[in-house]
Amino acid sequence: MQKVLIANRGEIALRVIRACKELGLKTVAVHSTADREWMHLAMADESVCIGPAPATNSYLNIPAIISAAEVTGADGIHPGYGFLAENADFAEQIERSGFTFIGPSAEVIRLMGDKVSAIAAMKKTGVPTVPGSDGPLPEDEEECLKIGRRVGYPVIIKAAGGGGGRGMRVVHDEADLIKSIGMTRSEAGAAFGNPMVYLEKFLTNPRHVEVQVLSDGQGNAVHLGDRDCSLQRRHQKIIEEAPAPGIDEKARAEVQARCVQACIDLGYRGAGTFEFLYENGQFFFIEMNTRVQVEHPVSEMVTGIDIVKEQILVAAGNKLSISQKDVVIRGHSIECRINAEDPKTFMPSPGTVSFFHAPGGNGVRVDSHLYSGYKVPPNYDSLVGKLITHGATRDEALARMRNALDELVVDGIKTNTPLHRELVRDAAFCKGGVNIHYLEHKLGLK
Ligand code: MV4
Repeated sequence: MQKVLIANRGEIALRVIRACKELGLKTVAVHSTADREWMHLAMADESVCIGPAPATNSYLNIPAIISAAEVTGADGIHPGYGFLAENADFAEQIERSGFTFIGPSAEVIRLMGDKVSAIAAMKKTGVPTVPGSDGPLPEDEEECLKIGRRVGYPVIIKAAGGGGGRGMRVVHDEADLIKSIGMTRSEAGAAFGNPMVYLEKFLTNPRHVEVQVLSDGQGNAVHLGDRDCSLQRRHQKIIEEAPAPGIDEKARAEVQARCVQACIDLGYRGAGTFEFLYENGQFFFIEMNTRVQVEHPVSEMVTGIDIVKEQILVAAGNKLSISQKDVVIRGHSIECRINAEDPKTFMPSPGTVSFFHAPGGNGVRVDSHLYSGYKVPPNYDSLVGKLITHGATRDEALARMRNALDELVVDGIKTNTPLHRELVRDAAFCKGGVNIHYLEHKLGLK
């Protein structure tokens, strides 16, 4: 691989450009007309406009992206996260056109994209899953009622084509089961073109803990420990950290080993994340993400491993350069997602950043494409940067985050920085181990 096209925008495009440059690879940035003044286009060796502002016409436009790779002579394509990153057709068309998709095979993306087949694959390899229907719910109502009784209420109905919080419904009582299945089915058919649904025991107060893996598809895989992403609102993560605080060490070691084995069994190539619900000292698999994630830096900070560089190296056909004994978790890392939005109403706040000042100091990392004068377009998601701190202990990482948030200046637009300044001083969050409902409850009480 010699030249990488980055099929994304914003902070992750910059993150990938940096990794490519470290590896001595040439870079091609693609952009929509809304992103044409983006200063960071200058940081890539070349840039190509791929279409108008709406993402469907640009960052989701597969022929435009493949054409851009053709005209610039790029041989690798990095999808970042979001947009086409988990689109199996995109990966397939890239490979069919003779380019290298920096990610797993289209087959594995498709397997994990269907949550029913993903869960079946996990059960087969020994990754612990949530008790449930073990496959799609049948048409027969009596059979469904039987499954509900066996699993025990409350249960949750999820769409096979869903994920990330889309297409699911909690059922507290048998009387509501059949109606809820019907509603989830028809919504799923309309939203995902796939009416298949499955059922799981509904866990009432879990934490969201995920395991980061790297694998070369040649029989070598490692985990980079875990992250806690429980602090979220409407399925949007706000703060993430590594390692997840207060996890049972036996359960942790077991689940991490199972994830590594799963990568080997799947022939998984690239970076990946196994998402779990963690409750009462037990892990339950819910989904796998086949891309690099927004929160990958916290794992990089505690392991010293560059996940994006490794992703590129294994996509180029190299064997994994690290073995599990090289992975040592050192200290603690926290990430705050800085969004261009109102800190109270969460409404997007696009516009021109009149002044930007990035924090610094020991153990502080800023992943952002912001600069003074940057115009946040209204067309895309509101993430404008990530503040990441590292410390020898969780308390030190937190203290550094308090400083970093106090130093950060983003003038001209609203950001969620005031919310972060409050959260890093919140007693329960500072103690560690809050569950997935904590933030929504806290916001609701105010
Ligand atoms: C669940 C659950 C409770 N029990 N599954 C939401 C997003 C999708 N990844 C899965 N989700 C959930 N699945 C069972 N069996 C609760 C959630 C959930 C959640 C999970 C992770 C992070 C935030 C969440 C917020 C609400 C619900």
